[in-house]
Amino acid sequence: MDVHHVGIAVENLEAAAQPYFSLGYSLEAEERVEGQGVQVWMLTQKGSGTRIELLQSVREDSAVAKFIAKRGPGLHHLALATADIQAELQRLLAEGAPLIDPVPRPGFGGHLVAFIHPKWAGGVLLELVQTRP
Ligand code: CMX
Repeated sequence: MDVHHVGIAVENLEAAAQPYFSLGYSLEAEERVEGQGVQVWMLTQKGSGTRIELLQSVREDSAVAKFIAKRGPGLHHLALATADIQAELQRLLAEGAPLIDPVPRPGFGGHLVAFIHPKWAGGVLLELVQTRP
């Protein structure tokens, strides 16, 4: 699976984006993902498929707010692209993977997404992103 994006928990989108702007990234899209309680900036670099997703909490009880309260801002998750998220989740469920979202939910850009608990992948929160419509 290709890396779809890297998610970073931030306290302030504008301030957090500056180092990436300085390194050649620009703002591709902005969206409020209500179900996750976050405002998202997706940063990309011209000519490369690399995406960096900055996540600012807009709700006190959001996963990102809890993460920052406990660990401070920083790397939050690694997102991997799949063409068929349902099939992937069924396969992982059969393997006993600790799925946070056994049923995919809408994420940034209207993509279907599903998270897997960090205890499964050595402390890394994984997100599957379905890339086909
Ligand atoms: N990466 C790695 N570890 C993490 C983590 C993260 N992003 N978030 C929490 N943890 C750690 C906790 O610190 C805790 O560690 P310890 O056991 O050592 O204390 C451990 O995971 C287990 O935590 P938990 O008590 O099971 O659950 P939490 O209430 O801390 O929630 C998690 C953690 C991953 C289940 C929750 O954040 C979640 O459901 N995440 C999925 C949704 C999400 O992250 N949304 C934000 C992104 C939205 C987007 O990209 O659009």
